[in-house]
Amino acid sequence: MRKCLTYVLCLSVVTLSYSEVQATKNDSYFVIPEGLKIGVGTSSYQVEGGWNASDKGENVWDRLVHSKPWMILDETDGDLAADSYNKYKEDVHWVKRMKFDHYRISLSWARILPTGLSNSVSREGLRYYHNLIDELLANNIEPLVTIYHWDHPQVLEDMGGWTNHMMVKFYLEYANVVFREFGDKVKVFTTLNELQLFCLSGYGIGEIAPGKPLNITGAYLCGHNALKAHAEAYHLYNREYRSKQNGRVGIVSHCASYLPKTPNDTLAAEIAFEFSCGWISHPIYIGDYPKLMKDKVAQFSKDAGFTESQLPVFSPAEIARIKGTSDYFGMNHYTSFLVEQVPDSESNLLLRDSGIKQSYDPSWEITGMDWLNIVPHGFGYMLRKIKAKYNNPPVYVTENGSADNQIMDDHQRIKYHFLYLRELLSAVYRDNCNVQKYTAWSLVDCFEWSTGYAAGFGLLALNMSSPARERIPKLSASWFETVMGTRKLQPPFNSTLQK
Ligand code: GBH
Repeated sequence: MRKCLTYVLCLSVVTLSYSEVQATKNDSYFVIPEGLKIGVGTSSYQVEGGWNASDKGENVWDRLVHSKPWMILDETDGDLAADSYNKYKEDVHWVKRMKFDHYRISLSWARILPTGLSNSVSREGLRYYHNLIDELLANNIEPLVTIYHWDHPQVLEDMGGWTNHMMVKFYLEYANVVFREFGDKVKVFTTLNELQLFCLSGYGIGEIAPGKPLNITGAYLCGHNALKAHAEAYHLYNREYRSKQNGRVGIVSHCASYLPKTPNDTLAAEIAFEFSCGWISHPIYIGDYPKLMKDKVAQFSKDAGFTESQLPVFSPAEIARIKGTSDYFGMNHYTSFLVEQVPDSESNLLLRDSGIKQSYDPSWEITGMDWLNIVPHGFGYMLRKIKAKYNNPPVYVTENGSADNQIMDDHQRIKYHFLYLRELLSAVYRDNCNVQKYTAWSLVDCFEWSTGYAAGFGLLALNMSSPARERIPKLSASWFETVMGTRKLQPPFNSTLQK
């Protein structure tokens, strides 16, 4: 991980040119339009703590951090995390204080269904989420609820987890409980967060829970089952709940931008898109896996000595069943990469076996995580690509944010959000992209999966040395408060004035 060596170094890279700041004054493009809601997010395992509160079951992250602590950079865990299990009112207070429109949360499967299955539903688990959702509604903050953000019950993993096709049924039972219990109050559900990540990283490479290095066979099997689970949950909502609850259900895709390294690399950019974002968006918006992906994986499988493509095949009925199962395009976007085609794939997380090599433009500014560069034009590129490819669907940006290493005067984060939101507003005003929600990641520094607490995305810091886990606003919290208070994108604070 590339870390800021000193405070000074970090602050020295955040200057914006005079003209960049001046351009914001009196510019109607900076007004946040009526139809664009702005919020902030977290996820259950990353903030809740309460890992064994009441009758909660063990999940795959509990198991990973307790049995293989070395898999986390700083050997920490989410046992207490931000203690949002007890401090949710404080979280809501801050969301309110920054005047955000919505708060994106996720639900812990094992907290709601301790056995993993719906034979026993935890009253305490339900109560926690009812309290949190009620607190949001009482404060006029819209809850966006992700049903699954990577923390499924360990007992289901013991049966193969997402590599077992029965997971479709297990997930459906869980989703049914969620719709039934919370659908009166929650009008936006996300079925799965970043299938690409939990499948590739959890079942392909094995560096996040459940930590199974099953190569492409496991990763694509996971994706196949997870796509079906998503679609079944969508159909369940249509069948049983939509007419009464009238909400929206979708899936969240991880869509980093892959920009051609040279003008000759446009095919590389297309392949990289289809292997990452397109892996789940194509089946949902167009039908079946992208052709480029099917062809490449088939070829790779053959070359590697497999008798069949390691990308499973959907039947025509399954293709039809999955197509159209999203009421909005959920997108997590952080950064961009340059791509080029190489003879042999230099494997990396998102582009396994695509024959694509990714790199960074040396002029891009780095943040507190080595993969995360500030490339705002890449965000506009992605928004326009989604519009063009999938017929301008309503887009909910469900995560966007920048990492730091315990920096309270986070000028760089302010700059990041300023530049990315400016790009988003251009995509809306100039290019007519149908972006309806933007969600900053994250409300508070939290357990960053295999990075532990070594880097944070929070607008609020956490006092990690105190069991009370006090929230301490970073500078970006007051910047967002100003933006939301005026409903207009504001230039970054001048660092010298903040001293
Ligand atoms: C999000 O995923 C998660 O949804 C969220 O829970 C998490 O807190 C947030 O990221 C911040 O980490 O160049 O090959 O090394 C984004 C997952 C994982 C995407 C690391 C980019 C590096 C790709 N990211 N990955 S590589």
